[in-house]
Amino acid sequence: MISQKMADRINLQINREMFSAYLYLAMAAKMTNLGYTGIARWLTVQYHEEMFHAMKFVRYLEDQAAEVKFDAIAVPAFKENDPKSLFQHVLEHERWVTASIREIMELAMAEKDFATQNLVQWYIDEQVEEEKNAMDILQTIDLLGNTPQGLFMLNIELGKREPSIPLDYTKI
Ligand code: OFO
Repeated sequence: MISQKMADRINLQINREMFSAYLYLAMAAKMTNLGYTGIARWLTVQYHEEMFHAMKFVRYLEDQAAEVKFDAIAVPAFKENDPKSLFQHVLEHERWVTASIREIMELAMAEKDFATQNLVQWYIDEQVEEEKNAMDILQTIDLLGNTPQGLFMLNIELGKREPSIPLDYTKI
């Protein structure tokens, strides 16, 4: 059993994870429009990763007999029109998500809610990877060169990404 305050905070995080999914799907559509279908594939895989993050929290609330509440998902507004500035936005977004996950851990620690601490530790580790992925891509852009040729190579490389999570959410 978890507190109502914790259930509310996790429901907020579910919304934020689904917003992340929505944002990356919108970014994927933009990259497809610009001809970067490999980058779009990377972002679409990331969309699935975010939905996995959301559904893992959903299952946890269900397991704790807490109510799952879905709120409206904000419009995924972004202005970036090129891969480098887009991935800078991705990195900033992931840093914001990391801060949000840390808030849940702080609440779980304050409430001596050990089960939620255990769950959220998974997300803490995951956020290290999420930030690293974005930083690695930005570094690769700098190494290859932020030029049509460099971005062509990046597009091929990112197009190789495969999902590392189950796409069947009933198996979470
Ligand atoms: Fe759910 O980690 Fe990215 O946003």
